Amino acid sequence: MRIFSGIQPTGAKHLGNYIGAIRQYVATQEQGDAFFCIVDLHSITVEYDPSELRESTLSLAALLFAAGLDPERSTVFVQSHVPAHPEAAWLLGSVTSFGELRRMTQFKDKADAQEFVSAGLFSYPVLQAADILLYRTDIVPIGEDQRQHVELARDVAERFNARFGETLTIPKAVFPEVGARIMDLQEPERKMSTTGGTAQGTVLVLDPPDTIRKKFKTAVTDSGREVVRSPEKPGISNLIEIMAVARAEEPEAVEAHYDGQGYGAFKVDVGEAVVELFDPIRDAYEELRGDETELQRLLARGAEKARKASEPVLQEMYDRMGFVKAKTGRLFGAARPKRL
Ligand code: AQP
Repeated sequence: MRIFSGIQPTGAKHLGNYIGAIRQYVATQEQGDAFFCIVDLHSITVEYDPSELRESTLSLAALLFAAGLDPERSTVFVQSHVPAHPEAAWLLGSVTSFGELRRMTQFKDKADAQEFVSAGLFSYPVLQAADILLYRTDIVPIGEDQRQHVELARDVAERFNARFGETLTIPKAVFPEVGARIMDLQEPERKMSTTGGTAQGTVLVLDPPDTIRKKFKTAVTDSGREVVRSPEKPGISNLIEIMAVARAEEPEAVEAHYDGQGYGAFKVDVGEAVVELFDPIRDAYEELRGDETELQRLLARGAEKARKASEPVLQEMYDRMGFVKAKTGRLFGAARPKRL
């Protein structure tokens, strides 16, 4: 089975990214041939600082390995190292409609928050479709917020196949059973996010332990004192899901454990559980980030494997679409016309 997912290097990675995506990557790498892509080309679609992109790309690579991605098992690579991605995106743009892109909720949300709305932000899902389809991907582990983009990738692949002949594999999105949408601790009606959330309600994987404890201690809860999940209790429901993941328990077991204990003690314990979850990751991260040569070596090896896997799919797309194949230099030499 082929597994693919992408994650942006810009914006510090948070508990939502960890539970919705990174933890799933680590689990799914056991199930097949996995490709995980640091999507730096996606990061430039909103305002960003070029002087920080290099550091955030290497930092994310270190974090992915620290969280448990095994370079012997998974192919971890940087999107801009594999030119097939933007090339395939251009081809797929011809089978993606303007109307489809206009309906993407992430575009609408992010466009509302920007003064300058780039064309790249609008066509972002086409590049994402290319990322996924180039690897003949079967499953895409993601958080709930990316569901619409993978549905678009499926529609685009089906349209390509219908128009040019069976070429692309139709991917399926997979979501974690618990924690597919981790909410902001201060405003639990919105998802945890470094761009759209609150600083105090966003728990970063690399936050110092005391910062994590404080963020949970001050998390907004709801009226009442029962530790149970309910649509009227978005804050407590979110904390129960986080606790279930951090302690590797079912949410029901968390509810039963805290029955009658009130919110205060529960919030302190969730904070401690997340500190324990992130402690070993932070330690491994520090070590890996210190060895830049090794990180670069791993990413170069990943890029080579990714190029090998994606190139034949890109060539097949060109062939199906009727492009003239470029001739090699040797053939040109043989056919060179005589000088007059
Ligand atoms: N709150 C979340 N809960 C569960 N999963 C989440 N993901 C993101 N937020 C949550 C998942 O993380 C993966 C990587 O996403 P990304 O790198 O594209 O990050 P993002 O979605 O841009 O991160 P942010 O900080 O949430 O930024 P905004 O709000 O700007 O998009 C994806 O699989 C995503 O589902």
